[in-house]
Amino acid sequence: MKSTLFPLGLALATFTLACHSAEQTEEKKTEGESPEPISQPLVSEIYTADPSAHVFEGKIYVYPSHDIDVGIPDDDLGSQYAMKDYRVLSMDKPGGEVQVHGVALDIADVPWAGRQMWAPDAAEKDGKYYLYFPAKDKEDIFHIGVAVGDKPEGPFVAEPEPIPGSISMDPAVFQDDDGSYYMYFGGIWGGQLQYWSTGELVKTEEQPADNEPGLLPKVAQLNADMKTFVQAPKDLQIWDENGAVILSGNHDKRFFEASWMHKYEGKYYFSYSTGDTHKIVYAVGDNPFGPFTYKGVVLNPVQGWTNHHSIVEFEGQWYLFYHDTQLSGKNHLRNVKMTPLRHLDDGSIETITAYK
Ligand code: FUB
Repeated sequence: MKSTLFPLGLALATFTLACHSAEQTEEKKTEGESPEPISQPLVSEIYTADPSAHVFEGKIYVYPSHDIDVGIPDDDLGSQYAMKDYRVLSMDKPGGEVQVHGVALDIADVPWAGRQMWAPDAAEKDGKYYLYFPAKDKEDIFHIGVAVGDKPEGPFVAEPEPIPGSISMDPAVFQDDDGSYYMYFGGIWGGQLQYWSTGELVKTEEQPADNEPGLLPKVAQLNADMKTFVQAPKDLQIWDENGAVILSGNHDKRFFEASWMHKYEGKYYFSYSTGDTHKIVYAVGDNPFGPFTYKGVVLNPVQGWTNHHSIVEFEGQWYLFYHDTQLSGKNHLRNVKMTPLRHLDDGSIETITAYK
Protein backbone atom coordinates (compact mmCIF):
# COMPACT_ATOMS: atom_id res chain seq x y z
CA MET A 1 0.00 0.00 0.00
CA LYS A 2 1.81 3.08 -1.11
CA SER A 3 1.52 6.53 0.34
CA THR A 4 -0.80 9.23 -0.85
CA LEU A 5 -1.94 9.82 -4.34
CA PHE A 6 -3.79 12.80 -2.94
CA PRO A 7 -2.08 15.00 -0.37
CA LEU A 8 -3.72 14.51 2.99
CA GLY A 9 -6.32 17.07 3.86
CA LEU A 10 -6.98 17.89 0.24
CA ALA A 11 -10.31 19.68 0.06
CA LEU A 12 -13.12 17.66 -1.46
CA ALA A 13 -13.67 20.16 -4.22
CA THR A 14 -10.09 19.77 -5.41
CA PHE A 15 -9.88 16.01 -5.66
CA THR A 16 -10.43 16.03 -9.39
CA LEU A 17 -7.17 15.14 -11.06
CA ALA A 18 -6.41 11.60 -9.99
CA CYS A 19 -10.02 10.54 -9.52
CA HIS A 20 -11.02 10.60 -13.11
CA SER A 21 -10.00 9.54 -16.49
CA ALA A 22 -7.77 12.10 -18.13
CA GLU A 23 -10.52 12.84 -20.64
CA GLN A 24 -13.14 13.55 -18.02
CA THR A 25 -10.81 15.71 -15.99
CA GLU A 26 -9.93 17.67 -19.10
CA GLU A 27 -13.64 18.18 -19.85
CA LYS A 28 -14.37 19.36 -16.32
CA LYS A 29 -11.34 21.64 -16.26
CA THR A 30 -12.50 23.23 -19.49
CA GLU A 31 -15.96 23.71 -18.06
CA GLY A 32 -14.49 24.96 -14.76
CA GLU A 33 -16.63 22.55 -12.67
CA SER A 34 -15.74 20.04 -9.96
CA PRO A 35 -16.92 16.52 -10.72
CA GLU A 36 -19.63 15.19 -8.46
CA PRO A 37 -19.66 11.72 -6.90
CA ILE A 38 -22.30 9.43 -8.42
CA SER A 39 -23.26 8.09 -5.00
CA GLN A 40 -23.10 9.15 -1.38
CA PRO A 41 -21.51 7.41 1.64
CA LEU A 42 -23.75 4.69 3.09
CA VAL A 43 -22.94 5.88 6.60
CA SER A 44 -21.17 8.89 8.06
CA GLU A 45 -21.06 8.15 11.80
CA ILE A 46 -18.03 5.87 11.41
CA TYR A 47 -15.42 5.53 8.66
CA THR A 48 -15.77 2.34 6.66
CA ALA A 49 -13.84 0.76 3.78
CA ASP A 50 -13.33 -2.43 1.76
CA PRO A 51 -17.06 -3.32 1.62
CA SER A 52 -17.83 -7.02 1.17
CA ALA A 53 -21.57 -7.23 0.55
CA HIS A 54 -23.84 -10.27 0.81
CA VAL A 55 -27.55 -10.96 0.82
CA PHE A 56 -28.42 -12.86 3.98
CA GLU A 57 -31.97 -13.48 5.23
CA GLY A 58 -33.34 -11.26 2.44
CA LYS A 59 -31.33 -8.20 3.50
CA ILE A 60 -28.09 -6.64 2.33
CA TYR A 61 -25.25 -6.99 4.81
CA VAL A 62 -21.98 -5.14 4.30
CA TYR A 63 -18.79 -6.30 6.00
CA PRO A 64 -16.38 -3.36 5.86
CA SER A 65 -13.10 -2.46 7.45
CA HIS A 66 -13.66 0.03 10.27
CA ASP A 67 -11.22 2.85 9.60
CA ILE A 68 -9.84 4.84 12.52
CA ASP A 69 -7.26 7.57 12.92
CA VAL A 70 -4.40 6.64 15.24
CA GLY A 71 -2.05 9.31 13.93
CA ILE A 72 0.26 7.02 11.96
CA PRO A 73 1.55 8.76 8.82
CA ASP A 74 0.98 7.17 5.40
CA ASP A 75 3.71 4.80 4.24
CA ASP A 76 4.25 2.26 1.47
CA LEU A 77 3.23 -0.67 3.69
CA GLY A 78 -0.10 0.78 4.80
CA SER A 79 0.86 1.30 8.47
CA GLN A 80 -1.78 4.05 8.60
CA TYR A 81 -4.49 1.36 8.26
CA ALA A 82 -4.38 0.42 11.95
CA MET A 83 -7.91 -0.87 12.41
CA LYS A 84 -8.92 -2.62 15.64
CA ASP A 85 -12.44 -3.95 15.19
CA TYR A 86 -15.27 -4.68 12.79
CA ARG A 87 -18.78 -3.22 12.55
CA VAL A 88 -21.38 -4.65 10.17
CA LEU A 89 -23.83 -2.54 8.14
CA SER A 90 -27.24 -3.72 6.94
CA MET A 91 -30.17 -2.44 4.93
CA ASP A 92 -33.49 -3.90 3.86
CA LYS A 93 -33.00 -2.73 0.30
CA PRO A 94 -30.81 -0.39 -1.75
CA GLY A 95 -31.59 3.18 -0.74
CA GLY A 96 -33.11 2.00 2.55
CA GLU A 97 -31.98 3.08 5.98
CA VAL A 98 -28.53 1.72 6.80
CA GLN A 99 -28.05 0.25 10.24
CA VAL A 100 -24.61 0.34 11.84
CA HIS A 101 -24.46 -2.67 14.13
CA GLY A 102 -22.38 -2.93 17.31
CA VAL A 103 -18.85 -4.28 17.47
CA ALA A 104 -18.82 -7.62 15.66
CA LEU A 105 -15.28 -8.58 16.58
CA ASP A 106 -12.57 -6.74 18.50
CA ILE A 107 -8.87 -7.42 18.06
CA ALA A 108 -8.59 -7.81 21.85
CA ASP A 109 -10.70 -10.97 21.49
CA VAL A 110 -8.52 -12.57 18.82
CA PRO A 111 -5.80 -14.49 20.67
CA TRP A 112 -3.34 -14.66 17.78
CA ALA A 113 -3.73 -11.14 16.37
CA GLY A 114 -1.29 -8.30 16.96
CA ARG A 115 -2.51 -5.40 14.82
CA GLN A 116 -4.20 -4.16 11.66
CA MET A 117 -7.59 -5.77 11.06
CA TRP A 118 -7.89 -5.26 7.32
CA ALA A 119 -10.56 -6.08 4.73
CA PRO A 120 -12.94 -8.82 5.92
CA ASP A 121 -15.56 -11.00 4.27
CA ALA A 122 -18.35 -13.27 5.51
CA ALA A 123 -20.22 -16.42 4.56
CA GLU A 124 -23.27 -18.31 5.79
CA LYS A 125 -23.62 -22.05 6.08
CA ASP A 126 -26.37 -24.05 7.79
CA GLY A 127 -27.57 -21.04 9.77
CA LYS A 128 -24.10 -20.11 11.11
CA TYR A 129 -22.23 -17.01 9.99
CA TYR A 130 -18.50 -16.92 9.43
CA LEU A 131 -16.45 -13.73 9.49
CA TYR A 132 -13.12 -14.05 7.69
CA PHE A 133 -10.58 -11.40 8.55
CA PRO A 134 -6.89 -10.66 8.02
CA ALA A 135 -4.67 -9.37 10.78
CA LYS A 136 -0.97 -9.29 11.52
CA ASP A 137 0.10 -11.79 14.14
CA LYS A 138 2.36 -10.91 17.05
CA GLU A 139 5.38 -11.26 14.71
CA ASP A 140 3.79 -8.80 12.27
CA ILE A 141 2.95 -11.45 9.66
CA PHE A 142 -0.48 -11.30 8.04
CA HIS A 143 -2.73 -14.37 8.30
CA ILE A 144 -6.45 -14.88 7.90
CA GLY A 145 -8.68 -15.74 10.82
CA VAL A 146 -12.23 -16.96 11.10
CA ALA A 147 -14.83 -16.11 13.71
CA VAL A 148 -18.25 -17.70 14.07
CA GLY A 149 -21.62 -16.19 14.99
CA ASP A 150 -25.33 -16.93 15.02
CA LYS A 151 -26.42 -13.72 13.31
CA PRO A 152 -25.19 -11.99 10.15
CA GLU A 153 -24.19 -8.90 12.12
CA GLY A 154 -22.38 -10.88 14.81
CA PRO A 155 -21.05 -10.85 17.42
CA PHE A 156 -18.49 -13.39 16.24
CA VAL A 157 -16.19 -15.58 18.29
CA ALA A 158 -12.72 -15.98 16.85
CA GLU A 159 -10.92 -19.29 16.54
CA PRO A 160 -7.77 -19.33 18.69
CA GLU A 161 -5.43 -19.62 15.69
CA PRO A 162 -5.52 -18.31 12.11
CA ILE A 163 -6.69 -20.66 9.35
CA PRO A 164 -3.83 -23.14 8.85
CA GLY A 165 -2.00 -22.34 5.61
CA SER A 166 -3.49 -18.85 5.35
CA ILE A 167 -1.11 -16.06 4.41
CA SER A 168 -1.40 -12.42 3.39
CA MET A 169 -4.77 -10.60 3.49
CA ASP A 170 -8.03 -9.52 1.79
CA PRO A 171 -10.04 -12.77 1.96
CA ALA A 172 -13.12 -13.09 -0.25
CA VAL A 173 -15.30 -16.16 0.21
CA PHE A 174 -17.41 -17.32 -2.72
CA GLN A 175 -20.22 -19.90 -2.50
CA ASP A 176 -20.72 -21.79 -5.73
CA ASP A 177 -24.10 -23.11 -6.88
CA ASP A 178 -23.21 -26.64 -5.75
CA GLY A 179 -22.72 -25.44 -2.16
CA SER A 180 -18.92 -25.49 -2.21
CA TYR A 181 -17.03 -22.49 -0.80
CA TYR A 182 -13.73 -21.02 -2.00
CA MET A 183 -11.51 -18.40 -0.47
CA TYR A 184 -9.56 -15.97 -2.67
CA PHE A 185 -6.93 -13.89 -0.95
CA GLY A 186 -3.61 -12.09 -1.06
CA GLY A 187 -2.10 -8.71 -1.72
CA ILE A 188 1.34 -7.40 -2.62
CA TRP A 189 3.44 -4.62 -1.00
CA GLY A 190 1.90 -4.09 2.50
CA GLY A 191 -0.20 -7.22 1.95
CA GLN A 192 2.99 -9.35 2.19
CA LEU A 193 2.30 -11.79 -0.67
CA GLN A 194 5.93 -11.34 -1.69
CA TYR A 195 7.00 -12.82 1.67
CA TRP A 196 5.78 -16.20 0.41
CA SER A 197 6.96 -16.24 -3.21
CA THR A 198 9.41 -19.08 -2.52
CA GLY A 199 6.76 -21.08 -0.65
CA GLU A 200 8.50 -20.32 2.65
CA LEU A 201 8.38 -17.15 4.75
CA VAL A 202 11.10 -14.74 3.60
CA LYS A 203 10.55 -11.15 4.74
CA THR A 204 11.24 -9.10 1.65
CA GLU A 205 9.61 -6.11 0.00
CA GLU A 206 11.09 -7.08 -3.37
CA GLN A 207 8.69 -7.75 -6.22
CA PRO A 208 9.45 -9.85 -9.31
CA ALA A 209 11.31 -7.92 -12.03
CA ASP A 210 9.11 -6.07 -14.53
CA ASN A 211 9.65 -8.75 -17.20
CA GLU A 212 8.75 -11.63 -14.85
CA PRO A 213 5.22 -12.87 -14.06
CA GLY A 214 3.48 -10.82 -11.38
CA LEU A 215 2.61 -12.42 -8.05
CA LEU A 216 -0.80 -14.08 -8.17
CA PRO A 217 -3.76 -14.21 -5.78
CA LYS A 218 -4.35 -17.46 -3.91
CA VAL A 219 -7.38 -19.73 -3.93
CA ALA A 220 -8.33 -22.62 -1.66
CA GLN A 221 -11.57 -24.52 -1.20
CA LEU A 222 -13.00 -24.48 2.31
CA ASN A 223 -13.73 -27.69 4.15
CA ALA A 224 -17.23 -28.42 5.46
CA ASP A 225 -16.17 -26.92 8.82
CA MET A 226 -15.64 -23.53 7.06
CA LYS A 227 -12.52 -23.12 9.20
CA THR A 228 -9.86 -25.02 7.26
CA PHE A 229 -8.70 -25.38 3.66
CA VAL A 230 -9.22 -28.54 1.62
CA GLN A 231 -5.81 -28.12 0.00
CA ALA A 232 -2.75 -25.90 0.20
CA PRO A 233 -3.65 -22.56 -1.42
CA LYS A 234 -2.89 -22.44 -5.14
CA ASP A 235 -1.97 -19.54 -7.40
CA LEU A 236 -4.96 -18.23 -9.34
CA GLN A 237 -3.74 -17.83 -12.91
CA ILE A 238 -4.76 -14.60 -14.64
CA TRP A 239 -3.84 -14.33 -18.31
CA ASP A 240 -4.00 -11.36 -20.62
CA GLU A 241 -6.23 -11.24 -23.72
CA ASN A 242 -3.56 -13.19 -25.68
CA GLY A 243 -3.28 -16.01 -23.18
CA ALA A 244 0.06 -14.75 -21.82
CA VAL A 245 0.79 -14.38 -18.12
CA ILE A 246 0.51 -10.79 -16.87
CA LEU A 247 3.96 -9.43 -16.12
CA SER A 248 4.93 -7.76 -12.88
CA GLY A 249 5.70 -4.53 -14.79
CA ASN A 250 2.18 -4.31 -16.20
CA HIS A 251 0.74 -2.21 -13.40
CA ASP A 252 -2.51 -1.60 -15.31
CA LYS A 253 -3.44 -5.28 -15.18
CA ARG A 254 -1.36 -7.17 -12.64
CA PHE A 255 -2.97 -8.35 -9.40
CA PHE A 256 -2.38 -6.12 -6.38
CA GLU A 257 -5.10 -6.87 -3.73
CA ALA A 258 -8.88 -6.84 -3.09
CA SER A 259 -10.01 -10.16 -4.57
CA TRP A 260 -13.69 -10.70 -5.27
CA MET A 261 -15.55 -13.48 -7.09
CA HIS A 262 -19.05 -13.50 -8.52
CA LYS A 263 -20.80 -15.77 -10.99
CA TYR A 264 -22.87 -14.51 -13.87
CA GLU A 265 -24.60 -16.70 -16.44
CA GLY A 266 -22.40 -19.69 -15.61
CA LYS A 267 -19.09 -17.81 -15.86
CA TYR A 268 -16.80 -16.95 -12.96
CA TYR A 269 -15.80 -13.29 -12.67
CA PHE A 270 -12.67 -12.62 -10.62
CA SER A 271 -12.17 -8.92 -9.89
CA TYR A 272 -9.31 -7.19 -8.08
CA SER A 273 -7.48 -3.94 -7.48
CA THR A 274 -4.44 -2.94 -9.53
CA GLY A 275 -3.10 -1.00 -6.52
CA ASP A 276 -0.80 1.76 -7.71
CA THR A 277 -2.85 2.31 -10.87
CA HIS A 278 -5.93 2.47 -8.63
CA LYS A 279 -8.41 0.49 -10.76
CA ILE A 280 -10.74 -2.40 -10.10
CA VAL A 281 -10.40 -4.77 -13.06
CA TYR A 282 -11.83 -8.22 -13.85
CA ALA A 283 -10.99 -11.50 -15.52
CA VAL A 284 -13.38 -14.30 -16.52
CA GLY A 285 -13.00 -18.08 -16.23
CA ASP A 286 -14.88 -21.34 -16.42
CA ASN A 287 -14.25 -22.72 -12.96
CA PRO A 288 -13.44 -21.39 -9.49
CA PHE A 289 -9.77 -22.40 -9.67
CA GLY A 290 -9.20 -20.63 -13.00
CA PRO A 291 -7.47 -19.91 -15.26
CA PHE A 292 -8.95 -16.44 -15.76
CA THR A 293 -8.61 -14.15 -18.75
CA TYR A 294 -8.35 -10.40 -18.25
CA LYS A 295 -11.38 -8.56 -19.66
CA GLY A 296 -11.39 -4.94 -18.55
CA VAL A 297 -12.05 -2.27 -15.95
CA VAL A 298 -14.96 -2.46 -13.48
CA LEU A 299 -14.25 0.79 -11.64
CA ASN A 300 -11.95 3.65 -12.57
CA PRO A 301 -9.81 5.23 -9.82
CA VAL A 302 -11.69 6.80 -6.94
CA GLN A 303 -10.77 9.57 -4.54
CA GLY A 304 -8.10 8.16 -2.20
CA TRP A 305 -5.21 5.78 -2.83
CA THR A 306 -6.96 2.45 -2.32
CA ASN A 307 -9.72 0.99 -4.44
CA HIS A 308 -11.62 -2.02 -3.07
CA HIS A 309 -15.03 -3.41 -3.93
CA SER A 310 -17.56 -6.22 -3.99
CA ILE A 311 -20.21 -7.17 -6.52
CA VAL A 312 -23.55 -8.65 -5.47
CA GLU A 313 -27.01 -9.27 -6.90
CA PHE A 314 -30.11 -8.20 -5.00
CA GLU A 315 -33.58 -8.85 -6.39
CA GLY A 316 -32.34 -9.18 -9.96
CA GLN A 317 -30.15 -6.05 -9.99
CA TRP A 318 -26.37 -6.17 -9.64
CA TYR A 319 -24.56 -3.65 -7.43
CA LEU A 320 -20.99 -2.54 -6.99
CA PHE A 321 -19.96 -1.70 -3.44
CA TYR A 322 -16.81 0.44 -3.22
CA HIS A 323 -15.27 3.17 -1.14
CA ASP A 324 -13.68 6.57 -1.49
CA THR A 325 -12.55 9.34 0.83
CA GLN A 326 -15.34 11.82 0.22
CA LEU A 327 -16.00 12.45 3.94
CA SER A 328 -12.42 12.95 5.11
CA GLY A 329 -10.12 13.62 2.15
CA LYS A 330 -7.68 11.24 3.90
CA ASN A 331 -6.47 7.92 2.49
CA HIS A 332 -6.99 6.00 5.71
CA LEU A 333 -10.45 7.37 6.60
CA ARG A 334 -12.74 6.00 3.93
CA ASN A 335 -16.48 5.69 3.41
CA VAL A 336 -18.33 2.86 1.67
CA LYS A 337 -20.79 3.43 -1.16
CA MET A 338 -22.87 1.44 -3.61
CA THR A 339 -24.02 1.91 -7.18
CA PRO A 340 -25.78 -0.28 -9.78
CA LEU A 341 -23.52 -2.38 -12.02
CA ARG A 342 -24.43 -3.71 -15.48
CA HIS A 343 -23.37 -6.85 -17.30
CA LEU A 344 -23.68 -6.16 -21.01
CA ASP A 345 -25.08 -8.62 -23.55
CA ASP A 346 -21.60 -9.85 -24.53
CA GLY A 347 -20.87 -10.73 -20.88
CA SER A 348 -18.61 -7.75 -20.28
CA ILE A 349 -19.08 -5.38 -17.35
CA GLU A 350 -19.88 -1.75 -18.11
CA THR A 351 -17.04 0.30 -16.63
CA ILE A 352 -18.08 2.61 -13.80
CA THR A 353 -16.57 6.05 -13.23
CA ALA A 354 -17.60 7.18 -9.78
CA TYR A 355 -17.63 10.92 -10.54
CA LYS A 356 -19.28 12.89 -13.30
O1 FUB B 1 -8.15 -1.45 4.44
C1 FUB B 1 -6.81 -1.87 4.48
C2 FUB B 1 -6.37 -2.28 3.12
O2 FUB B 1 -6.51 -1.20 2.21
C3 FUB B 1 -7.17 -3.38 2.49
O3 FUB B 1 -6.93 -4.63 3.03
C4 FUB B 1 -6.78 -3.19 1.08
O4 FUB B 1 -7.54 -3.89 0.16
C5 FUB B 1 -6.89 -1.70 0.93
O5 FUB B 1 -8.20 -1.28 0.68
